Amino acid sequence: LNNLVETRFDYRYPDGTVRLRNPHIELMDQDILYHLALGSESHDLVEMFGDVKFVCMGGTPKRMENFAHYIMKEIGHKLPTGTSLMDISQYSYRYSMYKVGPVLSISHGMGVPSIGILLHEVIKLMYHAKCKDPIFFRIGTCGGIGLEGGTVVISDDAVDGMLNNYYEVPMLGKLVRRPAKLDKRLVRELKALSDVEDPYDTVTGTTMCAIDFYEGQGRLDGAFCEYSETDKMDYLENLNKHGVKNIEMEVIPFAALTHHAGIRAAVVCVSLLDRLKGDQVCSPKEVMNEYQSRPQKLVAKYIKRQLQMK
Ligand code: R2B
Ligand code: URA
Repeated sequence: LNNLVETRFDYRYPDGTVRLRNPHIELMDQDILYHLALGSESHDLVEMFGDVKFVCMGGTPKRMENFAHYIMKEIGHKLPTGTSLMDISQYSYRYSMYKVGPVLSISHGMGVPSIGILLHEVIKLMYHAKCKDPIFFRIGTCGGIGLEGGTVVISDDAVDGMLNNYYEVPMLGKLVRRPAKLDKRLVRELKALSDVEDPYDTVTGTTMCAIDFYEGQGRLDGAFCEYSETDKMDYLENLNKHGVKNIEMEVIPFAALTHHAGIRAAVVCVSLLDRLKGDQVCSPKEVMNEYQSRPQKLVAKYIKRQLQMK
């Protein structure tokens, strides 16, 4: 049986390029990455994206535009004179994508289906563009469990609302499960880059992926709520007991699909509030913006180090 257990690296070619676990794609005349407004025939994807090493995703278009500007400054990337940063996927009206040298900065929207669709297309983009050993990051927000607002959480495991650690998708009337695994080495490398001088903590732990912001996260402030505050606290305490440090809405497909593709990936989120203390997100905008820069700083530091090592 052991022979059947393939490691993630089996799914990449020896030169590090991404191999697709889909025999149909190479038989197609062209592959349209519909939600990115790109195509394998309409665009020279190798020319446009062949040098990509880091794919950073986060929920909102604005945050990812900001990240693109920030990473440009951090890695000292210069755009060709007379050009400015453009949203490559603007005409999809779905996701936004910016390219800064070896870094892609892409918005993924909210929740499992949204990031799932994007991952299919970005993984295919890596394949068409022949990108070598790309690393994927999700830089996001979350609710912390017993963690002060502003705490940064690097996910080392992913579970769903039932504490299952797999991504389950109905396919052709059957439920298919894929393990939601994150790269432990990448977790350690990121943790090691966190600064003890930072006025906030950076921790590692299990991240729960909810399919809803309100009832799916045990909130009492949705349009509906048919459980008590005690029920909510029991649930959150139980999550805490199982090592769950934070709750967000994308980690399961992110971990499962990158793992399935043999792509190293990490999730770094900032907690907007401590869910043991409340449900409403009520920090002022400036505080929230500063919080959201924290995962970006850590990932930028990682990228910078990697580029300097070459
Ligand atoms: C964190 O924040 C969003 C919900 O407000 C969701 O995309 C997530 O994972
Ligand atoms: N995102 C979530 O999914 N939950 C929170 O509590 C905060 C941000």
